[in-house]
This record gives sequence, structure tokens and C-alpha cells, in this order.
Amino acid sequence: LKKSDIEAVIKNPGRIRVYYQPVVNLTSGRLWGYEALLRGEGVLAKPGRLFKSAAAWGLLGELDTACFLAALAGSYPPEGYLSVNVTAAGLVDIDAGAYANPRLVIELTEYGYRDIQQLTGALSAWRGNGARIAIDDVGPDIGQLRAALHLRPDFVKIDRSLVRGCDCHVSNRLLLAQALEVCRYLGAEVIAEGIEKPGELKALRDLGVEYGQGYLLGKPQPGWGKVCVMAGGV
Ligand code: G
Ligand code: G
Ligand code: MN
Ligand code: NA
Repeated sequence: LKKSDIEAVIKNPGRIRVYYQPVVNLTSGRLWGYEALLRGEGVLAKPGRLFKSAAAWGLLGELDTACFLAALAGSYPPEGYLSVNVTAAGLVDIDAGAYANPRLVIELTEYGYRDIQQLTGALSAWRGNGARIAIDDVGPDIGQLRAALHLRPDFVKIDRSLVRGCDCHVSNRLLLAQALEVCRYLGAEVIAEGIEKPGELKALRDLGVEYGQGYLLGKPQPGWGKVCVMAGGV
């Protein structure tokens, strides 16, 4: 993307739309909360590409801040947490004292940040002001799992590349079990992302995963969407 495309988003944050996807307790079927996900027209239609380009242009912190403020511009959900994606660059820039909340979860999306001291300092400020921390996208790659070991998060989000087919592929199941062992050691609770099939849901429950998210349980919606609760809990 062109630098001006990203600058246009930063200058017109009113164009940013926020969708909310539910996260559900896999034992009780009750709501954990919602993840705020960026949406919109034009370049905002593909947030993945937008954030990658912003990083390349050195605008990640500014874009992140604009999106974070857009996500918090609406109200908190009627119950549970509101989980907002933030990169390390944004986390350091945003004033924790002004925006931390006991119902806010900072979903740390990327760890590619050189100044670890500054990052851990920022994380303690968010924590000190009452927010929780989640490490996002823990997957087959060791990077985010290592981040979890360093940063001692309250929650770890397991990437959908490990969730997909975890009921039938032994490799995913083994990697998942490994990641869970690290989470248990850390005392972090686990949220599995991208659950699409009942078999995946069952396998995750059997492994003792606390929370889940995915199209099977609820899609991202412009408001507080309905959660699919199946017979016998989830
Ligand atoms: O919707 P899509 O699958 O294109 O999302 C791609 C990526 O965009 C995801 O990895 C998600 O974490 C990221 N993303 C979505 N909303 C936000 C946001 O508000 N801030 C940041 N930093 N990343 C976001
Ligand atoms: O990287 P991150 O986990 O933040 O990515 C969030 C993205 O994943 C959003 O764009 C969201 O729409 C998408 N997503 C959420 N649930 C599912 C799912 O069950 N399957 C797939 N393929 N994508 C999902
Ligand atoms: Mn995320
Ligand atoms: Na996520």
C-alpha cells in the first residue's frame, strides 16, 4: 500500500469500523467477552495487509493508536471482557493511565519489538492500571510462545493454524499439547481461535482448553452478536 493510504486512515479515524467476535467459556458455555476487530471500506477491508504496510512505512504505532482509540470509542459490552489487538509499537505509545480498564484485555499481536525493557515497562503500566494481557497468535512458530514465557500474560490465544483439524491431525494435536503445557506452567488461561468444526471443539474441551472463539461459536458482527450455545453447555 502507498504511504498516503495509511496516512489517510490515521487522519480519518471515523472511517474505521469495529466488529466484535464473542469468546466463550468451553465448559459452561458462558460468555468470556468479545474481541474487537477492525473493518471498513477500501484499504480497511484487509486489515492484515494494512498493518503489514504500516510497519514497512514506520507508521505502525500511529495506525495502531488510531485503531485502538476507535475500538474504545464505543461502549464496553454488556458483560465480560473487551479484547483489543495492539502491537508492541502501539502499546508503548498509548497512555495506559487514560485507557486501562478492569474489563480491557490487551491482545498483543506481534512481538517484533527490539526494546524489550520498554515493552515490559509498558505492560506493567497497563497491568498496574487494571488491564489484562493476552499474547495473540501462539502457533507452530516458536516466537509468540517464547514471548509468552517472557511476558507472563493472563491469557494465551492459540492460533487457528493449530486449531484447524486438531481432532484429526496428530501434528497439530502434539503442538497444541506442547503449547498448553507452557500455558499451564505460566498459569495463563487459554483461548483457542478459529474453531469451525464440532470435532475441533470437542478435542479442545478434552484437552482442557478454557475458552474458544471461531465461526462455530460466533462470527464477528457490528454489535454484541448472538453466541451459539449448544446442548449441555457448549
Ligand atoms: O480481518 P483479517 O483476517 O484481515 O485480520 C488480519 C489481522 O488484522 C489479524 O491478525 C488481526 O489481529 C489484525 N487486526 C484486526 N484488528 C486490529 C486492530 O484493531 N489492531 C491491530 N493491531 N491489529 C488488528
Ligand atoms: O490474528 P487474529 O486472531 O487477530 O485474526 C482475527 C481474524 O480471524 C479476524 O479477521 C476474524 O474475522 C478471523 N476469524 C475469526 N474466527 C475465525 C474462524 O473460525 N475461521 C477463520 N478462518 N477465521 C476466523
Ligand atoms: Mn488478535
Ligand atoms: Na486473535
